[in-house]
Amino acid sequence: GSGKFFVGGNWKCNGTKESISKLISELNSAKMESDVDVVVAPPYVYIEQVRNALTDRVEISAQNSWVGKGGAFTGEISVEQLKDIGCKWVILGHSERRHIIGEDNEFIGKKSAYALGQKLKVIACIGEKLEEREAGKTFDVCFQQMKAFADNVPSWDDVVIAYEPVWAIGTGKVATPEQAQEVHVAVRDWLKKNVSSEVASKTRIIYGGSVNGNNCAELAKQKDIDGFLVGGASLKGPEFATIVNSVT
Ligand code: G2H
Repeated sequence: GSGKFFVGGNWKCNGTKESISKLISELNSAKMESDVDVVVAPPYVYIEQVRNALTDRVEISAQNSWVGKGGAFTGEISVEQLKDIGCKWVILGHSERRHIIGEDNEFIGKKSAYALGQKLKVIACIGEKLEEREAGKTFDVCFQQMKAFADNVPSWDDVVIAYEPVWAIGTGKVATPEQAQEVHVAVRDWLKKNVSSEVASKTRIIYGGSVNGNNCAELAKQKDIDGFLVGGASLKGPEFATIVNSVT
């Protein structure tokens, strides 16, 4: 793999003060290998609770950010505000925002440019839908999504790419290690051809989509899988720690 193993927990729109307090205690007492970057992304309203109680060993990510400077944008949260409350990362281009909320490549690209310009690091998500995979368009879709990021990324130092096939998200249908590896290699090759060999070899490409404590070890063995973005299984502290510790 490339760089340090990276495991992110995407809590999505889940939790209460009480359940999150329990999850924080579980994470604080879990043993996590030191050579892994660990990040969790709570819902906005719980970020301060998490930052105040969670060990500094784990960095905080937001699940989204506004596309520019704050102001008269009802319901939005700015990059500056996220940094103000202790976020180091933001997840952009997650398939739920692409396909349920309707964000497109152009908007996601602009968000990435703004976040990175303000020194908020980006977990840049890509991935094809089932019908796209079945139509043989997996690489086309992923490369178009990659291009939208690449056109807007001033430096790749602050970017982690998350490959999350939409058909594997929250469905319990994990990609096989070979299916994931195949796309990770293609994305790395795309970076080599379209950005540089240096960026291709140092940028982490993590896998997301129904990763759990039972399937993480086989996936982690793949040469081009540099970590995971975990949804459902990140809501359980001990299982999330198992995934963190699947580093090889
Ligand atoms: C993919 C993943 C986390 P889950 O969305 O981003 O969620 O692990 O629940 O499939």
